[in-house]
Amino acid sequence: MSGKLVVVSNRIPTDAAPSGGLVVAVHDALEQSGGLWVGAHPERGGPTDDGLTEIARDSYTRLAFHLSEEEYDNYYLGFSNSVLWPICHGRIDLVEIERCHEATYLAVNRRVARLLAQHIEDDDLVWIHDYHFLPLAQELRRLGVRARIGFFLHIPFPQLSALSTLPTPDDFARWLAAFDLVGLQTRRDTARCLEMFRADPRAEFMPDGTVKFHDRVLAVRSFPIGIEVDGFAAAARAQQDAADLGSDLGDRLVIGVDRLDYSKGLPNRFRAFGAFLGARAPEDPRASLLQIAPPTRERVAAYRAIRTELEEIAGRLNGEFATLDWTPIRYIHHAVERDLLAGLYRRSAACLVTSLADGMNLVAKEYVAAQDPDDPGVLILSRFAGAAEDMTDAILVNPYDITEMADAISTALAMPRDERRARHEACLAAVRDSDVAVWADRFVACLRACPPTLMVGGPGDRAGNLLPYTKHAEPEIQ
Ligand code: GDG
Repeated sequence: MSGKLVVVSNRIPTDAAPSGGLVVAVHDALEQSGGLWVGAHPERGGPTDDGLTEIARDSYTRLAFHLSEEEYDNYYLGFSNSVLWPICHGRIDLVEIERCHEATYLAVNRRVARLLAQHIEDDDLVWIHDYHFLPLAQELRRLGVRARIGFFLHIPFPQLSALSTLPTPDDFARWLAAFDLVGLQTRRDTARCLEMFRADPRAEFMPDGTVKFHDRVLAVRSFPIGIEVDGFAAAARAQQDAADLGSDLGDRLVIGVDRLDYSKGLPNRFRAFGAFLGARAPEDPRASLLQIAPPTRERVAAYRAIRTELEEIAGRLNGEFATLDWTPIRYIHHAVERDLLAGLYRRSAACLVTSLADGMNLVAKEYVAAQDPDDPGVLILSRFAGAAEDMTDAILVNPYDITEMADAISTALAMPRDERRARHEACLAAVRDSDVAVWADRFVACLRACPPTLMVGGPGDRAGNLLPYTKHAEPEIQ
């Protein structure tokens, strides 16, 4: 099949009806257009070089590559999540540089390119997701792939100074330049990416705003990701009607939902809730914080450290403020089912999103979509989350300022209904503008509009030989 959409992401759903924002969007886009979805097999240790394994076929096909245990450690936990993730989230103090991690990262990308190239026709659209695959387009070009290739970075674009922490800092711009379209979450990320190219003597800006890098031209644009708004709102309504969400949660429930990641600002959030509790008069109604924080990447030291820190703070605050019939902080260190989560959002008077750095933050959007528009709760949102760029009617906070966050909790819980409704209406409009289907359509349309890559040096050699490539900003050849 030619002219199809080919999506590559680290995770790939294995069930017939996938759930979760990105997964639903990609699934819907592929159902419309047909095509392929390629990702890492959920089980490690299968054959790594035998081609891609088909894991589902319906209106489109899902194919998986296997990672060995060593590749998972070095490529996924190592270079992806102990170098690229901290660099992009401004935590260069947590970067762990190991030569073998970088080598495996490059080798996995080379192998995925080789497996993928056999499935790509010239008029396909290839959409690659996230920091696990930064060098993938470069490897595909080396194999002679001429299709349009787009990249979407789900996490913040790194600050220029943080890029110097990479073992080979010059690679980053070169990797990106092999794509035709680089999509980022926010205008701030786009500005950072363009700043990187401006500082690079290999790059030149074209009159139409595209970037010429050596002999390639690429476009850089923001595509704020969203959620499936109507589906999420319906799930929240259904939970409110049907389920017993625990009457002892109290009326003044404040919710937080995050993978247990150091970028989410959880210790400061707990400290702010502690400051709020400390400032509370004895006659004030009680409020509780419900924090759902499923574990993630637990074999990386920084993730084990954040868990220990958080348990210590939660234990101390509960020891200080709890009474026989009230536990101020409920901390759940495992995932809860998605529909229940939607109902808990709707039940909560406020939601705390306190990221120190965050590409977008879908929890902020889910919370707003889940509210009863007639009597909505209040979103308290870090200025450092991408979501804050458009959700300006949330209570925006500096997650480094404990007092400001404690005050924001008081303000949210005391906010008059009219103000809550007005803020919610404005936030919901912003959430609807970035509905995940709109996001996917915009990206694919923009990628389709990119001029095609023209090869010099004859047709591509799919066996892995290096070919020179060039791209001219010329009108599309029909
Ligand atoms: C990356 C970027 C960007 C969490 N706990 C449970 C649960 N979740 C779900 C939430 C939400 C998702 O996980 C988390 O999404 P976020 O956007 O908040 O954060 P990351 O995982 O870091 O995602 C981020 C995103 O990619 C998309 O581009 O926004 O900036 O870092 O959907 O609901 N879901 C269930 N149970 C849980 O316990 N069912």
